[in-house]
Amino acid sequence: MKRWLPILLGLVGTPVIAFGNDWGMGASNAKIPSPAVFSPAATPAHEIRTLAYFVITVCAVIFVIVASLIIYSIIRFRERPDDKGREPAQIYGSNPIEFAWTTVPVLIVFVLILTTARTIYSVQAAPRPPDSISVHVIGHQWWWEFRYPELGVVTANELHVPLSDPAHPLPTFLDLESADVAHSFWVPRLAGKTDVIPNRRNTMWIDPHQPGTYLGQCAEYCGTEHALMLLRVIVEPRPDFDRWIAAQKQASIADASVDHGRQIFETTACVNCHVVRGTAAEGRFGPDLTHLMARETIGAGAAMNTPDNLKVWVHNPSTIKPGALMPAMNLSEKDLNDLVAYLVTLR
Ligand code: HEC
Ligand SMILES: [Cu+2]
Repeated sequence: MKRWLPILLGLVGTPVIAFGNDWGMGASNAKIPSPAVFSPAATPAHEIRTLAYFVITVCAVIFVIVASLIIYSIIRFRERPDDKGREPAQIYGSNPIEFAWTTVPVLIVFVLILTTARTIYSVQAAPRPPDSISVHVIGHQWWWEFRYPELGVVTANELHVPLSDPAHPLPTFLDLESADVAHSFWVPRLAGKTDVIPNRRNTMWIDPHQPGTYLGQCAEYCGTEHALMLLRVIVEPRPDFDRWIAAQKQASIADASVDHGRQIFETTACVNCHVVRGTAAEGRFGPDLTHLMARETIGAGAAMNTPDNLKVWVHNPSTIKPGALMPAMNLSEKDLNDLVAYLVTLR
């Protein structure tokens, strides 16, 4: 499907996903299938598509009937030269007609309510198998934090989950909470939207049937950078997922050649907002940077994760993401280069 088509249909409204930006997102996103609700890749999204087709069919039939009747009436009962001043016959209080156009719509609406309720129930009531992966999703202005409580991993913006074989389902259950305002977690090809609300824990699950990368975004207006609160779900076969987990569990490795950069990192405010496990950086306000380079993007899908973009970002995040809640750090050119050289070792 052409990438702009979903935008026109209002299915995914983020221009950066469709058209890219100056920070390399266009080429990367173009390789990923369009995040359209009509190409589901997990059970909840399948159920939603089935329901959507049913509702669209019912509405289309109603539309065709009503539109044909209107067109027929316009032609059949149009004003003719010989009926000047004459009104058509007026019919009042026909019980059968009144009865028909009350009950039929009520019945149609009732059928739509029941099928919708059935779909919602069958998705929400799905049991949580004991071996399912569980991820704690925390919405922040304007990025996503992903914690795997049972696996001891914390990452941001790019959620890794194992492939689920329909014969042996391995779903991932997400518990969603917000650190600030209301957000909404939406990966159209995997599941419906789930609101992410402060002081409330919502739950959803996904069981992706195809490996690959899935684009998603925050779907509840949450402030200046709402449109750049994107996310990716990376679905990989279990062995690859396990390898990713094992790598993420490691603390950062101290690389002596970038000592100066590490010192700058550890002695500036970075440590108040970021975690790099294995160092003194224990801030929780921003994304965990322990394995920064394992991510393809920075700034929640705002820029590709390249050394050049990292430099622009650390120099002044607002160049890439105006209003981002990370201050410009005003480092000298040399310090900035050394710091980025250090960041690039966080694999
Ligand atoms: C006041 C808190 C704060 C300080 C200080 C801070 N950051 Fe950040 N940082 C953030 C926030 C918040 C984000 C997420 C911004 C977004 O995506 O909207 C972020 C994002 C980043 C990212 C992108 C991470 C990703 O995966 O998207 C990098 C890299 C980064 N910061 C490095 C640094 C470095 C290096 C320093 C010190 C020179 C620093 N930060 C100082 C809050 C801070
Ligand atoms: Cu949001």
